[in-house]
Amino acid sequence: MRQSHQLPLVGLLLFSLIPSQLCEICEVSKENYFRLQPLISTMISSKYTRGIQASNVLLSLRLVGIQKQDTEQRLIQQIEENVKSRSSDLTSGQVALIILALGECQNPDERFIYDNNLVSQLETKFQAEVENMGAHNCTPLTNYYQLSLDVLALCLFNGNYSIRQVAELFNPENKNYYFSGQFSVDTGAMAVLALTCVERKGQIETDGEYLNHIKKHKKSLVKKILSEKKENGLIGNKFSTGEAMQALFVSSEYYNKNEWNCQQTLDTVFKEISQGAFSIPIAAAQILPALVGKTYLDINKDSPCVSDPDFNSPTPKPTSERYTNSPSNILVHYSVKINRTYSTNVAVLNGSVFLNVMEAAREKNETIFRFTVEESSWGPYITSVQGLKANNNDRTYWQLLSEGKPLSQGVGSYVVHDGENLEVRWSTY
Ligand code: B12
Ligand SMILES: *[C@@H]1O[C@H](CO)[C@@H](O)[C@H](O)[C@H]1NC(C)=O
Ligand SMILES: *[C@@H]1O[C@H](CO)[C@@H](O)[C@H](O)[C@H]1NC(C)=O
Ligand SMILES: *[C@@H]1O[C@H](CO)[C@@H](O)[C@H](O)[C@H]1NC(C)=O
Ligand SMILES: *[C@@H]1O[C@H](CO)[C@@H](O)[C@H](O)[C@H]1NC(C)=O
Repeated sequence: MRQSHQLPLVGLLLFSLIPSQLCEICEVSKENYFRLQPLISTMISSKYTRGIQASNVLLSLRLVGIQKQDTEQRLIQQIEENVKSRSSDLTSGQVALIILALGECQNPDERFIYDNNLVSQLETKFQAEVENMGAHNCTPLTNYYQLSLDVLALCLFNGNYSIRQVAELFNPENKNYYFSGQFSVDTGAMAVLALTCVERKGQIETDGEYLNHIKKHKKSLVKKILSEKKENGLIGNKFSTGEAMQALFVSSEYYNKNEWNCQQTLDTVFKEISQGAFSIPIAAAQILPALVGKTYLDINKDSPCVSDPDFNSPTPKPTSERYTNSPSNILVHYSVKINRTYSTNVAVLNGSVFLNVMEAAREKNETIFRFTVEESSWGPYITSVQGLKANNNDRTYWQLLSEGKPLSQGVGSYVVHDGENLEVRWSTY
């Protein structure tokens, strides 16, 4: 059931015209490219100790046409080392991102994908996700954001998948689109991109029935995404907006012009950029493509890599540290909530992040406030507190809150304030 993608020439021509006709894209004008500079600086001046972060960044740079030899080489090296040292530990979505990043446009490193059989590894890992759903009450090994990345990469890189299975899995009512009852815009957006790829490659004669299901799913997902649009134009939150924009770009036939003011979204994102909102590389990498009108469906292994001269002129200045000299201490309240609540007050330096608070509390009482973290593409992720470990099959995790409200940043990024009430809560999603 390999997906055939040999359309006649005329079909190919039409195929390449359709997207540009249907898509309602409000990209930034060239004169305004300087407003993207903080994102680019963040992406190229970072150290990259983590392979997955590196694939996100490489993909984004290539997609928008930023060619920086030294940065690219560093990223590629990081990704390849990551594959070599822990290929069997990589999750399905991590493998998918690596394929997308190394395989975007014709470049010498795409060989690495084929030398290491990454596409067939991905097929296997994708099926393992689906098998886990069978065994654990419809919960995949990872999550639907990653299953969407998997389908997208398999679709773009001629991997094997079944349209019928995709049509079944990506039903919008599936619980995996939701975390604690809240629709995940990131997840829905990635699913729309994956479904669009599958839809464009499908053949009416053989897949007609499933293609209709997929269209319906897309329509409903687009509706859910739009219903998460905020007054200021952000969709979900600032970190999901870029991928939501991509999803809307490729599905303009599913909503009316008056349902989304793209320019307003763009303006709000620029404001956020100027306030330093996307200060970690992966956040910058995920927002950037949409701002220049690109989507992950523009990833094309067969077209030459391009360099956009408008991006590759000025040398970026290093990102300034915002909290360098803040010698004074601040006092915060910190609790761990499981079935009961364990609390303490700790003093930390002004400018500290959530993680510093947890460390200070642990100094006070190791038994109650001990915890473990794992490095991930978004920074340190809390995996256990008091020895109690988060578990994907049970959908449990350690939720971060301030004043009882969930935070939209992790412990490594969220800067705490004097007098604040912080909490880590044992939760299910
Ligand atoms: C799935 C998911 C989750 C799942 C993760 C478990 C699972 N079943 O996979 C759950 C629901 C538990 C979760 C929790 C949180 N998440 Co989350 N999550 C995602 C999502 C949708 C996909 C991640 C993914 O698989 N990426 C692809 C793979 C290939 O990359 P990866 O690095 O290997 O993925 C791992 C990490 O991303 C990690 N992870 C997931 N969320 C977060 C958040 C932070 C801060 C860190 C450090 C790691 C992390 O879990 C992934 C699977 O192991 C992203 C959306 C996005 N745009 O990335 C949001 C996202 C990364 N999460 C986010 C947030 C804020 C959180 C929480 C801090 C929310 C909270 N208030 O508690 C917590 C993490 C708390 C902690 N313990 O440290 C934000 C991060 C924004 C930022 N600037 O830091 C994102 C971007 C969503 C958003 N738009 O706001 N998340
Ligand atoms: C492709 O996948 C389908 C269903 O997922 C499976 O039945 C088929 O055997 C696979 N073919 C190959 C060549 O792997
Ligand atoms: C919390 O309390 C409930 C009911 O008493 C119990 O079943 C559960 O195991 C407890 N959870 C934890 C993590 O201690
Ligand atoms: C902490 O630092 C910020 C800016 O660096 C400053 O505005 C604030 O007043 C400081 N707070 C305390 C309690 O020192
Ligand atoms: C830590 O807290 C536990 C439970 O409240 C207590 O029994 C223990 O003595 C405390 N340890 C320290 C070092 O304070």
